[in-house]
Amino acid sequence: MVKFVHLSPVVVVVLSIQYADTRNVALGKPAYQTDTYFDNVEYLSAERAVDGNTSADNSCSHTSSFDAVWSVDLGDIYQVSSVTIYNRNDQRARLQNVEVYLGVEKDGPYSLVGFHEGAVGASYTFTLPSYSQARYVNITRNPPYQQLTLCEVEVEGRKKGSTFAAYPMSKYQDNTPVVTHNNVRSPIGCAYACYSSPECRSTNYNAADLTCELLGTPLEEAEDASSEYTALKRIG
Ligand SMILES: [Ca+2]
Repeated sequence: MVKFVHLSPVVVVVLSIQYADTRNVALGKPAYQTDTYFDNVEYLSAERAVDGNTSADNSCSHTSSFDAVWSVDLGDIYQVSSVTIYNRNDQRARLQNVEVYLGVEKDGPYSLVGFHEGAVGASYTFTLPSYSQARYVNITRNPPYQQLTLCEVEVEGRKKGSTFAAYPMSKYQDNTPVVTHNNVRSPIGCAYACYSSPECRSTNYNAADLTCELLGTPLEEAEDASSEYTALKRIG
């Protein structure tokens, strides 16, 4: 006897978003360093290494503490393929024996993914053998040295795609949205908006007024099938 398993009638379509192209995911992101040289002057701050300017003369971070660490928060978890560092023109020996660490959580653990022995030239690229997940990139020197100067740090990465299930709903999920987008013309557009937001876990999409609410909570059990609204849930 054939036994039919009752599947939820509300799942109607799966939207799949694949990997995006790689790009420099460190550009303009929050950066930190142990300390900033010369009484914390702004022009030597950690952000100078992610300002998009690879100039070797006047766009560099600079510390003065022993065993200094420079770090960038990518803002989300990326699949990282390489890290490129740019040195200054003079005093190049200050950027030597460089270690690169990747971490998913701010407090660690961190994995050592690259080491450059000796002084770095104008630039050097640490190419990872395979994509590695990371949100935080730390750069330091081993053995420690008094200064760490980086004119630019480029982190080549891509964001992992997501798969969404779409559910017709008779009413909205009763949660306060993180943000609401207007004039979104399809559930797919709403899925892309959710995909692009690190906080988004599910959505409310209203085809009647083209609003797309991004929710920070997972989709609860769908109550019944109706096409009035569409809820989207990350399922992968
Ligand atoms: Ca720079």
